[in-house]
Amino acid sequence: MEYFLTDEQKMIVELSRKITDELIIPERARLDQEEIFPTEILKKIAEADLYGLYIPEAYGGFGGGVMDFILAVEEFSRGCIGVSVSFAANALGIYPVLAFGTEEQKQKYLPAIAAGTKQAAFGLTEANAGSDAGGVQTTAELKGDYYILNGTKQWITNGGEADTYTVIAMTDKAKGARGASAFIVEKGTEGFTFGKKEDKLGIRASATRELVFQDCKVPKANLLGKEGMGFIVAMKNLDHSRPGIAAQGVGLAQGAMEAAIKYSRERVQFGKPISAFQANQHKIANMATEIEAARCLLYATARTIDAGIKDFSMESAMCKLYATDVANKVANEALQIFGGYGYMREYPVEKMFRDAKILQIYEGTNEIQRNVIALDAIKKSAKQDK
Ligand code: COS
Repeated sequence: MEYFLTDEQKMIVELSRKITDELIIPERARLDQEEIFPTEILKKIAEADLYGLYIPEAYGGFGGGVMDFILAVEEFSRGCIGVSVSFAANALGIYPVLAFGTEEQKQKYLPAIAAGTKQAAFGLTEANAGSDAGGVQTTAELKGDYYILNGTKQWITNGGEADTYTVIAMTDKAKGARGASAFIVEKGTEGFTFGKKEDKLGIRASATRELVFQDCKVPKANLLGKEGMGFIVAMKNLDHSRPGIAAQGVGLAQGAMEAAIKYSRERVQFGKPISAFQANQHKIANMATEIEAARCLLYATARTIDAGIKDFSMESAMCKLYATDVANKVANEALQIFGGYGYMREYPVEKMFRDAKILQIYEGTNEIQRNVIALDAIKKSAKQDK
């Protein structure tokens, strides 16, 4: 398929592909098995100037948009989504500053993320606030020049590894979702600690930890936007970042399919390579078609966002939903083509199969994506009737 990428975008793909082939693929099994955070690979990504793809030039970035960013994420994900999510979580962590920060906050926090010398993370989820993002219990009480944060955030990607956190906390519990506010919290702030690293089914190279706030003193100047805007900041952030999860899905699926096709050409049974059997050919046909459909939806969504269209919740949810369902289907079929070998750690599809599952869960379960899409469609229909 011709996607009419610009010369710069072709360069992003080429650079990211090189990093994936030379650094991520050779290391992915070790990072997964030993649960090693990919610090060295992230440094190389930073050296290749890929951290600031979506950050304006004025803050040391490349000045691109979602399209530029997802091209890199897709390529890294072909190798390992444990690595690509560690890279992509920076965008989730820092976008609230980019979209809602004051000039001073932008000057202070964006350049280090653009350079990749600091990492970012986003703290929304809690034990009792998962799909129900409005149910956040962490509180932020204004006392003099500081907000005092108390509460625990759960399953935070890049938790402990990141330096800059955007955190959603309640400044007025009585107001529900409208009583939430967003804050920038720096690692090392008094009263801010981390839980142990979670032991996960997949994406084991990535770091997932609790963020613990105990009378944590956050300067008043670190409030993002206004008090009461926290839920909107979180929703806008998720709308903006869900294409990144779709890109992880497309990349993972591409990697799984490529591995399965190669294996099917090499594996001989009944005197023929198994690629000669129609049962496997049909699997390959379905994989190739669905991956391309997911990629089309992803690129169209990214371009819609970059074109400045204001409301893209539905498009964003659609590409996240479709691409991550495809990733799970493709990882499953690819493993089936590998047969018994696919179930063994020796081959990469075993890890891809484990990794793929989280894509249907994080940044909003696929059930939540369906809710977002359906409600949008129903709202549009009601509007047409008026
Ligand atoms: N953009 C802007 N505003 C939004 C919005 C969006 N995408 N989604 C909701 N809002 C606004 C609504 O318009 C509403 O505003 P008003 O109070 O002015 O009417 C307000 O936010 C509350 O919206 P709603 O009633 O729809 O909120 P719900 O509590 O029903 O939650 C869902 C909506 C389920 C979509 C939300 O909680 C969600 O996305 N959950 C998943 C969270 C998630 O992805 N977690 C994973 C985090 S991993 S980092």
